[in-house]
Amino acid sequence: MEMTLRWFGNGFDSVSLKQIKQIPGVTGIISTLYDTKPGEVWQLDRIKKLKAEIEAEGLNLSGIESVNIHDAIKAGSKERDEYIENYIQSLSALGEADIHMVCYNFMPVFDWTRSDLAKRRSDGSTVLAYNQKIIDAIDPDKMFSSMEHKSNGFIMPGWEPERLAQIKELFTLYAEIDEKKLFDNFVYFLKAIMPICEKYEIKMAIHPDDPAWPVFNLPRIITNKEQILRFLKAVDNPYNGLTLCTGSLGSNPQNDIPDIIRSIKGRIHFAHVRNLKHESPGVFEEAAHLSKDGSMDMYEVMKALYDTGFDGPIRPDHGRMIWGEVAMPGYGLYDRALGACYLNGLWEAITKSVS
Ligand code: CS2
Ligand code: MN
Repeated sequence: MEMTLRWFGNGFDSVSLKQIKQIPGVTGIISTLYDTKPGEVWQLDRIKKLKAEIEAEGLNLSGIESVNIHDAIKAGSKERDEYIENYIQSLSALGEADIHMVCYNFMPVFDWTRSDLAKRRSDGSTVLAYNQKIIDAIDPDKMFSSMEHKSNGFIMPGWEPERLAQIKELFTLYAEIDEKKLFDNFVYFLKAIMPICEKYEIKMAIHPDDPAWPVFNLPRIITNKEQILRFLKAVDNPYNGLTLCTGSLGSNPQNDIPDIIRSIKGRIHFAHVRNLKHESPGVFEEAAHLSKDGSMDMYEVMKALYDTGFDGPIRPDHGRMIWGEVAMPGYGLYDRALGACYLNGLWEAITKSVS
């Protein structure tokens, strides 16, 4: 595996490549063209510029997170083929730039959802948290104002004011879309992009839905082992794979993550490893990476990745906000650096105890 950190790019991220370079054991960067909108074609010169910037600091561009998918593709509306064609062009530009892993998601309207972006823990750190009751009380029409006071000035992806201005149309677009239709639209998309992925050897790694159940009555399809096996089988191509995100799948304590890892050997192309603390059904908060701090056994997760020969990029995903840092929720430097060191430590111990 290769330890990486997500970086949103110059001008968007409070963390610099120089800082990341100083985290022991982190050699890769997962990045994106942060200002491209879903549906827009990625330009080769911009990708090359991003890559050169990262390589100039002695780091690799190990993959892209995310190339976002336009709602027309997810909803299967009449312009979807046009947008799929744009997506194929973006993939081909990434292939030309020698990039071989792309993370994306297939969640309607929103990306990950939390009810609090800065919940204070007893140690004074703040974390992202979820409480189903609070989410249920949010009126989708008034989402922005209902989140504002909790977000520390930051907003969740998909919750940008310009997007929320169209929230009614977005919900209308999905009015007829149930889980089955969404799944069919997903398979349609996968089948269309596989030839370009084969041509450039690009591993597609879908990110699980977060949380792992429907929110705001919108369907969600990448939520558990059964659904994961189902989409891998529907398009049984090695380039069709998963981003194993422990924080997202782990939002449902029924998901046995080491078992999921062992069941889909060879189809995990990217890993996000972080811990959660469950309070009660539908109520959880993000924790430090350490097993003891949350509800998940990080050793078992890393061991399953090791045993199945995982060799893709891995990243600590979200961290807590600690030591007075001000950054995008989940994406500060300090706690993610601690997470990367911890995961590297587990990996070293596993490797040595096995050999
Ligand atoms: C990420 C997701 O910040 C996060 O929780 O894991 O936003 C992820 O980048 C997207 O869902 C992938 O498209
Ligand atoms: Mn994730």
